[in-house]
Amino acid sequence: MTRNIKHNCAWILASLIFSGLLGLASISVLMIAIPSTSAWAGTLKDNFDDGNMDGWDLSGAPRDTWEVKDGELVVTPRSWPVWFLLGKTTWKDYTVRVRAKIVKYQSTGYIESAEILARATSPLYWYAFGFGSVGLGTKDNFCCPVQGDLLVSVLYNIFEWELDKWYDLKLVAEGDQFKFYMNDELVIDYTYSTYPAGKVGIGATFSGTTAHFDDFSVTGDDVPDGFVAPVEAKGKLAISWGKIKTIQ
Ligand SMILES: [Ca+2]
Ligand SMILES: [Ca+2]
Repeated sequence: MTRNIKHNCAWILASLIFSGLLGLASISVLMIAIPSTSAWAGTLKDNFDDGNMDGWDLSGAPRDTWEVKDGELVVTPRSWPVWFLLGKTTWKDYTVRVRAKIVKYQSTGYIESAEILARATSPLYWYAFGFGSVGLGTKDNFCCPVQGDLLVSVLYNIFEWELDKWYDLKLVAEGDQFKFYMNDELVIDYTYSTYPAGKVGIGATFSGTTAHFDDFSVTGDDVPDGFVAPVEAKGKLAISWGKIKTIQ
């Protein structure tokens, strides 16, 4: 009898501990799950003040075409587009901001530009929104879906931008709708469905341009909050955070 009671007590105690652990476990799981599955918007930023481009996809940026100087990204393409990508190919709707100025410009017959890139799936498959020239001898702002070597449906406005002057570029991508702003003025309203999702980025073209960029940010669902940093460092941070929560 005594033995049974002891057993029962032990079982009850074990049940309590077990259910308690379950409770803790579910709380832990909940605490971990909320940030990773949430749909609320985060903002990822880079002000280039740390002097490097760690964390960016630099596969389209040959080392002799760019430098980070005085807290700005300086890009001088050499007869080919230069691009810097960020994020995931699954990202859909977001707002991308960057300040840009062109400090050297020569009309070449090609698109000469400083650009925001959006919905990038693979190299040179994305939308470009920028200013400079579309290659017709005028100064313009423009957008175009880039399909490899092919630029289709280029939409542009003649725009007398000034050398050495900063412009606030902003792109709002929502479904097939794209709104491109310069200094908070809507300059291009575009509907296109070629690329439904993709990474974001900064680009410059082609051979007669030097462009500066600063204060990049992307805000959107699934975008993490924070500053652009090496992928490895972010991974370590996430693991140690997970361990701390599990132990508690
Ligand atoms: Ca950096
Ligand atoms: Ca800066």
